Amino acid sequence: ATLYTSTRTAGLTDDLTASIHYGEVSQMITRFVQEHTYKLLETVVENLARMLLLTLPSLQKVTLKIEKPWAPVGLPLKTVSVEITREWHTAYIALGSNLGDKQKYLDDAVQGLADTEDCIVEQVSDYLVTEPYGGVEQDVFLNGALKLRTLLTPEELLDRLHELEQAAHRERIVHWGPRTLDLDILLYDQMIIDTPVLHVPHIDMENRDFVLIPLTELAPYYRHPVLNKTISQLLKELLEGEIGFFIVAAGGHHFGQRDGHGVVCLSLIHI
Ligand code: PH2
Ligand code: MG
Ligand code: MG
Repeated sequence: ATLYTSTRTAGLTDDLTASIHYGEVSQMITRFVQEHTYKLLETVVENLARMLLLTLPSLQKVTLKIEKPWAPVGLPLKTVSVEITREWHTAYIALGSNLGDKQKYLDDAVQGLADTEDCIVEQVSDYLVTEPYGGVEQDVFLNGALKLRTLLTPEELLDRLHELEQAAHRERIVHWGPRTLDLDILLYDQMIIDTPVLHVPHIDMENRDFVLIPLTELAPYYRHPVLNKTISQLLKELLEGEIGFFIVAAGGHHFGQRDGHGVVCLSLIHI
């Protein structure tokens, strides 16, 4: 096992509690393999990595290698082995609702992610009421964003978000139409993903104030890996382009105004 954690504090203070006790980890690994039975080496290391990452809060990443001294391959062989690396990822999720009890749908989604074993909700933005974007005549939205620490892959996270949308009785009738709950992956580490079912960073996020305003609250200096600009830069450029002006009040309060319809957003953000 190779454990990745910051040893700096322990290194400066000589205090073991600031690091990870490798004696305890050895005991945890031994107990785990004694108490579990799997057919595959893959399953042993997958579950072991997960247990270690969930149990040791300061463990960011782990590499595990399991070696078997014999395998029935019918050829001369010293060992077979499986080696994996698993780690915590940071994802930012957009929340949206414009049907029914919007606030409850967003709150339930946050709780649903908090109750997901391989996810830790680290921060939730303020919710804001926004005008519908994209040309479909519909009710105003309640939008927000959250920061997630997760062991799930982007595809697994997307599946989980779809489950939560289903639990909110989301119906896909009109494209971009009214929805009880919409959960989108905005960012996943610095990863760029383009498959038929998943685009990360989220397509068109740079043009959506209802995404950039809550995201600026959580991650103003996070750099968009394709556009190579920070979130607060993107928001600043969007507000300048869209309304021709923006007001910066004392203490980082910003008022965004769109289409002369009055103030649609008010948030504590730093740009
Ligand atoms: N989501 C859309 C389309 N338009 N407009 C607002 N204000 N908020 C949204 O979350 C939103 C939208 C497609 O997902
Ligand atoms: Mg969506
Ligand atoms: Mg969406």
